[in-house]
Amino acid sequence: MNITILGPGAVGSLYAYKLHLAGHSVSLWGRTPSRKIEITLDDGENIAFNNQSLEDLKRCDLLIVALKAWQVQSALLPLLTHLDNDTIILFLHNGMGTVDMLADELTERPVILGTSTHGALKVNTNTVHHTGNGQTLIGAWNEKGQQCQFVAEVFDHAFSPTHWHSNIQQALWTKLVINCAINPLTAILDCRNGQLTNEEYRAQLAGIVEEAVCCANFDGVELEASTMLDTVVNVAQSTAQNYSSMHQDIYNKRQSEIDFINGYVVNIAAKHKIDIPNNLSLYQRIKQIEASWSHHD
Ligand code: KPL
Repeated sequence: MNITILGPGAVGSLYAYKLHLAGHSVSLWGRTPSRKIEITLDDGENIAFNNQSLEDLKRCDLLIVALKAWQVQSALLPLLTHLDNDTIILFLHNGMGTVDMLADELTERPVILGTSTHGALKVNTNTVHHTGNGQTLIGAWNEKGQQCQFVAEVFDHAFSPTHWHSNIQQALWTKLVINCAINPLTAILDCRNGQLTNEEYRAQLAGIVEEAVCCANFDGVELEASTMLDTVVNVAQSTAQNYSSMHQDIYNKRQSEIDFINGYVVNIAAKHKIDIPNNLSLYQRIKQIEASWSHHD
């Protein structure tokens, strides 16, 4: 396939490399204006990808959006005019809500959503490490997306395991609840994911998870709070040595994805008039930290 990856960060670079190795023609669309971006995965060979090639973009069969959630709208909108109407768009990022923001522009296109549990770390501009094996789940956002199940097979061949999920909203909400619990807490406490498995955080995690699950249920997605709490603790355990993506963002004073993680849940709660004090205070605390940079730096 002809594939363009918008956002060659850690996850985007990892998929670019794997898809290239599987024989696909992969092009990148990053912020840097250089015509080529070189990427090395772990100890593999260096691969030079085209960057910002309008020609590649126009003829791509699949556009993978692997940006930070808050970058999606402004980066994707100007590219849509160059994209063929049949190009499949796959959203692959943490958080929820970006596709809803662009719904009017996307309804007529084949759109699919994905979530991944792979660990990836960009150690410098050109080198990415695959830090933890995981899986990729892909599913349809709209009617035209339903015709794109073969993309899961293409991915599975390039980067196994990848599965097609008939209810991708459930998978996305599951990941969202995990991110609601782990990401802001690790950023605020300045700790690795593993620290949250300490008993002293159990009640707080349970509160966050219960509220987020309640919002998922209001959104028509069936999740169960005690199962989700177990899942959160398991993920914190299996990624114990990792710093969460929000920890990394806050630590490096980069804008976090809070609006699309706890902020998304806060919006759903407001719509249904439910109180979610745990998520609200995490949301406000991260926003406060972000606001403090512009005031003091
Ligand atoms: O997705 C993650 C993130 O850091 O954003 C988790 C699952 C919490 C792993 O670190």
